[in-house]
Amino acid sequence: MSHATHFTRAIVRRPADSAVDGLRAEDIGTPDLGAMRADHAAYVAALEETGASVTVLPPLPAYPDAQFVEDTALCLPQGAVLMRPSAPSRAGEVATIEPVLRDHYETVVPLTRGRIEGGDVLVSAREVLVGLSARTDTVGVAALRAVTEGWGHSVREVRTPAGVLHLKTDCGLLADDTVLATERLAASGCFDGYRVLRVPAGEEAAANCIRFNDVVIMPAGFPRTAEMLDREGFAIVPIGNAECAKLDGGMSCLSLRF
Ligand code: CIR
Repeated sequence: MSHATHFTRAIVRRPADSAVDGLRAEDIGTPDLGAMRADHAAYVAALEETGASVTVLPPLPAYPDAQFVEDTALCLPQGAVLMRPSAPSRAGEVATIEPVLRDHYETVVPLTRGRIEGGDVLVSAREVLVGLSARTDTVGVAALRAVTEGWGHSVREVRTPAGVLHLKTDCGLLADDTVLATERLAASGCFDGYRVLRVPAGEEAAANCIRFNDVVIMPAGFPRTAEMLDREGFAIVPIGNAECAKLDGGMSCLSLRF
């Protein structure tokens, strides 16, 4: 039990009507806003069910991807770090989350160089792993390291697999020393020293789960992964993700947890 798995608070943002214009690598259909909002409500309820207090921010129509709050900041026990998203349409989201974080934290540090999005950052009990991707570069990783190492969190640079949006598109922390990962990410060796549970072939989209207090919140519709996690003793809560998946979003993207 550590800061990587146990939280008292979370911040989420309700999807705006403009979410239908959110970024996506491939167009697999227009998200159904009603279904997306119902899934979002179920997600908030799942967080609250664990005893956490959840700040639900209003929709931000000017930013179609703003419900993916995770990309704007990294929350650690000592303070919050404001990210520097690569996607031009998302850069302005950071200024909207900053005052919210200042309500919760005495220390909020903006990064001033490079590019880095929260989806590329996996916090484990022992370190912070950051995946280099089309959205996150070495300068951004170094900028983050300069802040968090002063707080006692070492930063290890790894590689997000080519063609994958974010590091956590392909993995999630299940316990202090255990990750769920796709075969392609696990094969990179970046989790050597961890216990790795591999997502069954064909269920890669199940990898983006979050351990939140005593439960693992995972996308619904991945029965073999659910069965594996159940067998391993994790209490799973499946949440519909079909609509956010059309925008390359998942369970981790939808919240800041601290
Ligand atoms: C984007 O492309 O930025 C959004 N449509 C999806 C962001 C997903 N966020 C995440 O994986 N942390």
